[in-house]
Amino acid sequence: MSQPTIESILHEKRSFPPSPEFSAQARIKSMEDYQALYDAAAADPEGFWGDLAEKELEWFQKWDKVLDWNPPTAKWFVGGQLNISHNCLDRHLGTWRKNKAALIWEGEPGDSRTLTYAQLHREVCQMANVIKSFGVQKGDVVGIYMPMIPEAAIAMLACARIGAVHTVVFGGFSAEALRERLKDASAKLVITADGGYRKDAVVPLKPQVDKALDDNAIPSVDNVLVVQRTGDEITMDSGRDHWWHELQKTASADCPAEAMDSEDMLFILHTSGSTGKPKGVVHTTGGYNLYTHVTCQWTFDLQDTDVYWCTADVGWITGHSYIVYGPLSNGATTVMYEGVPRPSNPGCFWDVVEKYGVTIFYTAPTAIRAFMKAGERHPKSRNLSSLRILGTVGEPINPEAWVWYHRVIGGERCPIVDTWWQTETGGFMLTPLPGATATKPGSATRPFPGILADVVDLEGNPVEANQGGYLVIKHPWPSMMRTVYGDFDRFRRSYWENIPPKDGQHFYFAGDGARKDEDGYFWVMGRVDDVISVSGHRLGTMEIESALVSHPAVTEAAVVGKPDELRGESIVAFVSLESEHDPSEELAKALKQHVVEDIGAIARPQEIRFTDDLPKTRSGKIMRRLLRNLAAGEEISGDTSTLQDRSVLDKLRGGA
Ligand code: 6R9
Repeated sequence: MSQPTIESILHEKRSFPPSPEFSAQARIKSMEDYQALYDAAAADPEGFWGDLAEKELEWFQKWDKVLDWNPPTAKWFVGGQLNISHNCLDRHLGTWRKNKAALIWEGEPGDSRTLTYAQLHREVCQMANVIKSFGVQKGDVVGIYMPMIPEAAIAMLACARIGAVHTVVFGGFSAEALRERLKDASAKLVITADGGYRKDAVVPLKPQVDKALDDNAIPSVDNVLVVQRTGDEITMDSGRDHWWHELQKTASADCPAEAMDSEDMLFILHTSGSTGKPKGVVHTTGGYNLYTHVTCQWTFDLQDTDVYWCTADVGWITGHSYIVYGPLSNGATTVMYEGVPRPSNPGCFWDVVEKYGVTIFYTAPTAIRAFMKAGERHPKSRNLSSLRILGTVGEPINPEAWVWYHRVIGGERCPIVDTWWQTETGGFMLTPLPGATATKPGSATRPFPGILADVVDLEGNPVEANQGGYLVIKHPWPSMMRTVYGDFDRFRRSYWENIPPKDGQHFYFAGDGARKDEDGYFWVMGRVDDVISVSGHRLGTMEIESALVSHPAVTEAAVVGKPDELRGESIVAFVSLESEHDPSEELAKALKQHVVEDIGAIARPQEIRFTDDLPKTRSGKIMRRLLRNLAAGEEISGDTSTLQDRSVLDKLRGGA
């Protein structure tokens, strides 16, 4: 091996094939079906995507060429024209779906709303006209800073309808983080709400917008559109701020969808690098529409009777692709929930499943671990029999959490789709197809048809089975990011140059380590920035953490390397316990021993630190680089604006 790779030490052997009954009713029913699609796409990607684009979407004008690949610039459906809001709304109006529920919304305080396709279309058109009335034109950028209410999706679709580029900023971000993102995108208009509900409290939003725009900090913004949600008193600047409910009264519901070029920008979504300013990931119209549509349909085996619920926030790519665009483009019913599980009702998610008869439930490992900690009695006391598919995204899922999810939430009958993808990829890259793929706990299984994924060393050579390496994509796909907004060079450097092109082959690498097993299944091992180097062995975080989580006392674990003169690095594990266990010297010893027995002496943590909570991003990913600083006794460095709860760091600093 010419270049350092990553060692794999965990070997999960359990396998869960779909039941014959499930497969029989599924869109894609067997591995033979999958393989046929995969092979067809690999042999002729343009034919494959071109056929799907023709069959699955409506175009105002057909493309001249499916793909123009000038690495790292890909253009898809060149010369084609369409509008994603038309594909998500208008085209369903001429069918029976006109009066089907498009969006079912449940507010945290218990209020709710259902919008049919016709109703959603009407409100989107009205908001689009209001946005236009502020002078926003095709190509202008609109910032969206909203709670999880229907108007968040309405605002996105309204922008798309008139060709304005949306940039959604998660409603939990601070005024500074909001300012930085709006400024980077040169937003002209901001759409927000007075506030929203989260964890039994009102989260004020408009005051944050005021702060972000203070002292004319972003000269490009000249209007703010405010949705009334909480009714709390806020300051309205008469020259700049406008109430949506007032303007809606007189807004026309007639707003034709603008014909957009396939490659016209659809949105910018910022993703935080560990250092430097956030990257504005740019997605365009045609390829994104097609890819999110097809992945949503096949991976969730969408049927017209489904009630589909993705628990993400629209502020993340998961919310963009799989709450709004993917499901609506398919004419599905998508559920949107305003809140999060909270002390006053740890079972609130299961209430929503029961109330609406949710059939497909898609969430993140961090939430699953929190459900485990809260206890089985919450899901057990609700009727979850409507569920037929479960999904997970955001981090590698520890096998024990997977098995719990399968047993307790899925009643051992629901296939679990573990979807590996990124803001940058726009849609699923590695994922099971639920009627076809036998799943293995902790593996995102196989590439979606059309995705040429591989695990390679730093020179681009494929590594052997079960050897860890760098997860790459070797062929462009329709929803790949097109650039970092305003910084093409950063795009090229960040994703296309880590593994230099070889013999005309370009490698997209976005930072994850992985291994492929003897069945060709991919196991994502975590970010390569987090790899720990012990006595010359390079170890991924996921495997050691999964060994810890497989101990009955542990709910969640994060491991980091700490500089060590002898070994290069030693392993420090931050561990949170099930409620019935208390920290002790004996338990720390037992956990170290458990890791040694499970995966070997090389992974033995030198130090165990017990903690109630781990520092996470607001989308629930563990921020190991902060833990690395703590373990080394250093000051916290780098960007912390995406941190969910600052007090976690203070507690970790004070304790341990
Ligand atoms: C969709 C989303 C992307 C990073 C990605 C990887 C991690 C996401 C995962 C997963 C293992 C999965 N990740 N899904 N790791 N298994 N199923 O999360 O986008 O916020 O951009 O994060 O998340 O490390 O590189 P984003």
